[in-house]
Amino acid sequence: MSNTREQQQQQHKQVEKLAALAPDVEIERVFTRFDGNGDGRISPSELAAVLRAIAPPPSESAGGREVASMMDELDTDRDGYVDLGEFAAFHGHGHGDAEHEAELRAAFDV
Ligand SMILES: [Ca+2]
Ligand SMILES: [Ca+2]
Repeated sequence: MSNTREQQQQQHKQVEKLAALAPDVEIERVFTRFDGNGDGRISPSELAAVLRAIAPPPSESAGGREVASMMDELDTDRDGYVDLGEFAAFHGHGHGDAEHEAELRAAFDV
């Protein structure tokens, strides 16, 4: 098996491309922080716990509204939980409400 320099460069490019396209390890790492009980999906209460840790809401009801609005944005298939795919999609696109996005990004860097 000869592995020419060109082939090696090709492989390098592939790896670089994959890393750029799918920073999955990073997303999974962050996802795991949110997924407190490790069942592979983020429940509203897990999201609430993370939000409280980042920026304590001024009141219970304000916190509840915040969580509901973020769930609304993240839970695109409306099953009541945020799975890794939904989480990654949000992370990748960064659409919608800039304020929520900023908060999420802050959470990512915790
Ligand atoms: Ca969970
Ligand atoms: Ca969902």
